[in-house]
Amino acid sequence: MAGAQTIILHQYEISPFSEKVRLALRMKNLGWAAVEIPSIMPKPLLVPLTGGYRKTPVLQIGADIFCDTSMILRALEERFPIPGIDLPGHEGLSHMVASWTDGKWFQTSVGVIFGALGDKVPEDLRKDREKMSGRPFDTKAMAAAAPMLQDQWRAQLMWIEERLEGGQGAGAGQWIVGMKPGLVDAHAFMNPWFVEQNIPDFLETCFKSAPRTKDWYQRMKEIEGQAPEMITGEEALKIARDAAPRLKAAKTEGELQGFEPGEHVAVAPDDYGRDWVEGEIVIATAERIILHRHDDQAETVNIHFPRTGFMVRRLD
Ligand SMILES: N[C@@H](CCC(=O)N[C@@H](CS)C(=O)NCC(=O)O)C(=O)O
Repeated sequence: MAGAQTIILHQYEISPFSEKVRLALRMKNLGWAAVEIPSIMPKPLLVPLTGGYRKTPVLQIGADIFCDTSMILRALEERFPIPGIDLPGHEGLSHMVASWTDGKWFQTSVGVIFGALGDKVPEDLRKDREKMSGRPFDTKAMAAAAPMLQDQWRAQLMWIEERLEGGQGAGAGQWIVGMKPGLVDAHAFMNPWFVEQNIPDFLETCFKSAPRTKDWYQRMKEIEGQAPEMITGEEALKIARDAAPRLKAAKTEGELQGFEPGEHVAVAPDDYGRDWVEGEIVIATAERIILHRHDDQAETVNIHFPRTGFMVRRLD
C-alpha cells in the first residue's frame, strides 16, 4: 500500500514526458504508484502539491514534490542509484540530449501530430493549450506546416540512426551510448513513442530510412518493469499531509542573484505553462532549487525544480 516512501507519479497515459519517467522506472525495476491527472486545467488535486505548477508529470515521495522530468530523473537516480542509468563515462551527456529531445524535437512532434490530427483535437484541449502557450491553436496553419515538419522530424530521427551506426566496441550499435540502456536512450525514446501513439504509420515510414533505430526502439519497448499501484489524488494528498519533507540542511551556494536560505521567491518554467510557484528557499545550487511551502490541503511540502528552464525571482 502506498505510503510516505512510495514513488508516486502524477501522470496521464498518453503523456510522452510521463512515458519517459515510466521508462526510467522500468529500467530501474522500481515499484511505484500512479495518480491519473487531467491533461487540462483545472487540476485541483495536483496544484496543492505543486503550488501552482501545472505540467505533467510530477513526482511525489512523501512531502517532497519534484517538477520537470530533468529533476525527476535526477531524483530517481540519486535516491535509487542501483542500477544506475546515468551511465559511467557519459555523465552529464543526458542533460544535453534532453535539451534537444524535450525542446526542438518535442515541438516538431507536436507540430507533426496536431498537423495530422487537426480538427480531431477536442475543443477544450485546444483552448487549454492556447492559454498555456499564449499562441492561437490554428489547425489550418498546423496542417499546412505539417509536411515540412515531417521532413524535420525524420531528420532528427536520423541523428539517432547515425549514432547507432557509429558506435564502437562490443555491444556497439545497440544503445545510443554505452553498453546498456541509459538515460540518453530514455530521452531519445520519448518522441518516437509520442508519434507512435498518435500517427503510427508516419513512424513506420520514417523507420524505413532508419532500420537500426527501428530495432533500437523495439529493444527499448521490451524493457519490462513493474505495474503501478493506482491511487487517487486524494490519497496522494493525504500521503503528503501525513509525511514531512526529507530533512535537508538549508544552504545556498554562490547564488548569482544573491539568494539566501529562507528567502521568499517565485519559480516558473521559462517556456510554456509559466505559472509562478512561491515559497521559501531551502536549497539553491547551480543545478536545483528547493522551495518550502505551506498549503491548506497538502500542508508542508518541499518542491524541487531544476535551474535549467526555470526562472527564479525574489519576492518582497
Ligand atoms: N519540461 C517539462 C515538460 C513537460 C510537458 O510539457 N508535459 C506536457 C504533457 S506530456 C504538459 O505538461 N502538457 C500540459 C498538461 O499536462 O497540463 C518536463 O520535462 O517535465
